[in-house]
Amino acid sequence: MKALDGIKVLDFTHVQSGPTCTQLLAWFGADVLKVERPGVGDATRKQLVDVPGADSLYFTMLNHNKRSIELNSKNETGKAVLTRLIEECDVLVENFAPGALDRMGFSWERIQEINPRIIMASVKGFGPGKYEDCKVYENVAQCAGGSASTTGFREGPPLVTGAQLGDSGPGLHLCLGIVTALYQREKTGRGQKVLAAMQDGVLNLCRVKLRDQQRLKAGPLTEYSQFGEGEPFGEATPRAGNDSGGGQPGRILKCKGWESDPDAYTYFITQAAVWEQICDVIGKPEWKTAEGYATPPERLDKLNQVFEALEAWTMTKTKFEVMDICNPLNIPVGPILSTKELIEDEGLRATGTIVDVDHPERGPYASVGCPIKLSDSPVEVTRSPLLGEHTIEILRDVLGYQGSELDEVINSGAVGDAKQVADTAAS
Ligand code: CAO
Repeated sequence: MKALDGIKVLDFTHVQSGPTCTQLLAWFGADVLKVERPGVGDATRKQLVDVPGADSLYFTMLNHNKRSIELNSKNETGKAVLTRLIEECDVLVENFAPGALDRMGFSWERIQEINPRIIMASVKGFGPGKYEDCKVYENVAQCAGGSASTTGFREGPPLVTGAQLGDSGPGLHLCLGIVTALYQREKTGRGQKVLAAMQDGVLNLCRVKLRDQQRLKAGPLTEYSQFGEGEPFGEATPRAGNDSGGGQPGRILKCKGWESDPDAYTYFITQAAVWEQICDVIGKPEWKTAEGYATPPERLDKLNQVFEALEAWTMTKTKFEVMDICNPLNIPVGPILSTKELIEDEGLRATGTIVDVDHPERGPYASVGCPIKLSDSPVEVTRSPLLGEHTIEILRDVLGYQGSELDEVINSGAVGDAKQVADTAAS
């Protein structure tokens, strides 16, 4: 048994933000029915293609454990099938451009009329207000949500991050909203509308930067390197390079091999509680008691000097040696791991965080498995569906179409090319 067994999800999502959410629901056991435009499907199927003719990794890595039905939701038969899907499903998830569902004739009011128990969950770029009609992609959200203005170095331009805070971030927020709404429905019997705006999701993840914005009123942010460098603070939270975001100063430091390996670095946190161990490790025992070094507040204006001394030591070790030496001493450090190192990590494979998946068109590939582990609801990652692979199965087994009624839908063109639908079902 899985946690969300029995929950049916009408998955009207595409690209990244919505699919990350419905993939999690599928991993938790929901039956996720991905509705795709006939002959086209989710645009990512054919974006960044690495194996000609096969679905891209962009698509396969975001759509595991789902079933696919082709459906033109803009013609009459298609609308009738969509209405049946809304009747049958517990959750509808969508991340179309603002207004697209209304233009199809499926406003929230209409959806509630069809099924008052349904939860309708949406990702949009912005919440209600002056930007609510905008189309938005990942990096725009990172910029509009406070991530870009606080990422990078003071002297450089704002930076976007590799972590997909703008898409996968809101996907996670939406997933939490959906399961919370399902829980509330247990008591009220009613569905509700769930919105995760991308700007809001990024801002939630940038909460500590808004903390610092307000702390500026009380004076300079003493834990930022900028303070020790004597650089005045402006009106907004500045970019802080690799400074730790919390009260324990930390930075990225070079390790042995940095000249040729772009990832030969470690993150090193000078946690106050282990200052004495740090001083011993780097050969500066005198800093344990020296005036100006012994306590955290005294050291704040000398962070550059402290980290230079630390780096002189880390440069004599590999990033893994730094970890091996510091871990037993409770000094918090972490190697900068490359994507190559991560994808080859046996430990991550053992826990199912990295998984190998086979695919009929592209063969085996590695993917990121479910990052949330439930002891009573294990996850088995299965491959993403081919376009329309389950069209007939869903029409027949989920929606109850049979005989001439089923033939009528297939021959109407609403679920794609009739011959192809039959061939796919046969294979
Ligand atoms: N049958 C018929 N029509 C369909 C359909 C189907 N099965 N599925 C989609 N369509 C139609 C939509 O109804 C829409 O038609 P209208 O413009 O006539 O209303 C059209 O396809 C295009 O949908 P879209 O506007 O959502 O897609 P887009 O490629 O132009 O924009 C995106 C993509 C992501 C910018 C936009 O969907 C968006 O802003 N979404 C919300 C924010 C979001 O999730 N962004 C993150 C994306 S991940 O990086």
